[in-house]
Amino acid sequence: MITMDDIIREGHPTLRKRAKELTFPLSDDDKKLAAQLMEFLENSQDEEIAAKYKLRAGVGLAAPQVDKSIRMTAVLVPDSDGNPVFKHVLVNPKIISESVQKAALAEGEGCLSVDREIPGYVPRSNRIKLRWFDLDGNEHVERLKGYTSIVVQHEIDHLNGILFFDHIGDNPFDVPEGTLIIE
Ligand code: K2U
Ligand code: NI
Repeated sequence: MITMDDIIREGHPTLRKRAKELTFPLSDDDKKLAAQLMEFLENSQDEEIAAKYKLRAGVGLAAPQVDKSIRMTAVLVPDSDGNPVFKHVLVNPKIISESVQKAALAEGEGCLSVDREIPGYVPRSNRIKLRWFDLDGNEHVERLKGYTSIVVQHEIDHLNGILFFDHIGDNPFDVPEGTLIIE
């Protein structure tokens, strides 16, 4: 199972690389990694398991964060009852359109690969149209908005060597006009 020891941290060069596209059929190793990424998110959102293995809670984990520079990320966004709102391993994800309107989390963002608090709003597109492939190579297209859209954009950033604080301006709480602040 993936633990925090497997997650590389800020300063590791892999976090700043553009990850490579995957080709289908996926290798057994790629499929195993996909399962492990999602297993980490499930474990990290389970209070007992997270405490036992000292896991930081996560709603997304991208392959580059475990030093695999490939375009694959797991996303597990739960609702307030803990039921999955968006649960997918995204292969070769691509934002095919996005709203002009921005959104940012009121509490800012964190990152499993960044061991420090960096205050500030991270302006992202409030709505995106996302295309991705599942592990069998089937294409999916979905429109996402709000929190789920932000999580997916945070993860796709990891595939492009971008970290959340790259989006925080000189005035950390300045955002473009009309930005939706999500509590
Ligand atoms: O990619 C990662 O490091 C996982 C991040 C994803 C993320 C952080 C902030 C905003 C959007 C996505 C972790 O999930 S950070 C910890 C966390 C856990 C639950 C809810 C929000 C943030
Ligand atoms: Ni992150």
